[in-house]
Amino acid sequence: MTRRVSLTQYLVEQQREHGRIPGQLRLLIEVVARACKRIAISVNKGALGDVLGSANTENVQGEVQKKLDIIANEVLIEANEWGGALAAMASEEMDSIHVIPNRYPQGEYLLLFDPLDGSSNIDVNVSIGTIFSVLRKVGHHHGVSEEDFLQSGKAQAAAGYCIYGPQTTLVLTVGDGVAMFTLDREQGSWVLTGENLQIPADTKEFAINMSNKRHWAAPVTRYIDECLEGKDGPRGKDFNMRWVASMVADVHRILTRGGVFMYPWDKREPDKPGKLRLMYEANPMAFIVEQAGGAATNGLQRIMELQPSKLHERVSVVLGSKNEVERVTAYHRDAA
Ligand code: AHM
Ligand code: MG
Repeated sequence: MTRRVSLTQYLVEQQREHGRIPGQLRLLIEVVARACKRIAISVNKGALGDVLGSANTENVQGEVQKKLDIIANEVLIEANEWGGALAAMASEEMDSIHVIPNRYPQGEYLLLFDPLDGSSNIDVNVSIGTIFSVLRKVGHHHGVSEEDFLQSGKAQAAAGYCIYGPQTTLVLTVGDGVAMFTLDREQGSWVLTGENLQIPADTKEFAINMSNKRHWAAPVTRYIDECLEGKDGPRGKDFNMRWVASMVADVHRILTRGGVFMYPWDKREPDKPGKLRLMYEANPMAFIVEQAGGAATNGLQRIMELQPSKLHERVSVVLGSKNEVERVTAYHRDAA
């Protein structure tokens, strides 16, 4: 019989063998994973659970919230408040940080999340996900503020995402490679289904929202035009295109078979560095992708080296197969 390894067992063994996962961090990851199971149940119920459609509210970035955005956010807050591992949480769906209430013990970690990524896909029954990032509260000062969260992606102690698709899958890194767990619904448990995931360095697949082409900067247009020229162009090979419009799903495909994902700066909102959020989307995905041998930049710099100046900061994103990311980045550097 093949050995069935649960998330708990995986984490305990990692802790024993590599000493990488302190007890508090293990507890925190397990609680996040449990919350994702609850979110998966709501996602699956769909119309039967009255979870589809808009909540008719706006988040801090001025985006209309879906009912599931709010449900997922509440599930994550409620699940993570009492465990004792956290000092505070921050979410794409909340204006400011959520400090652990006094009635619970405070821990040394900070949790950041995009509770429901790919919101535009909720109502159309396409894969969506939850993305999370874990930081350590640095220093021994009393209390916790937004400042404590403003650490570069390099400081992440763990990052992961859960994808609610045909299968519910959790992908996790604690800085020692990337592991994947599939939810066994009958048993209600996460089962290890992939270890040391590796993104091939080369690819023939790109992911970008082509409808924004007329708004792109020159290096992005140059790269995509070359891909589109296929065998007859400078790349000498045909490329395929995929765009799910759920970052979790696009990144999951890249982890599985390679590819390059881009959400670049564009002229629609020239003052914003990009659409995606550094702390809830780009940093955790960059950590996972790098741990799987891929690369992640904002076109010029490694995403994980960017120093955030505010919680809801946005960023331009190029990530995935290493050689392609390096090429896109080189085109940006040439242009600069
Ligand atoms: P969300 O967190 O509000 O769902 O927004 C992020 C999503 C990403 O998952 C995805 O890559 C992108 O927005 C899609 O944007 P667009 O609809 O502009 O193609
Ligand atoms: Mg998102």
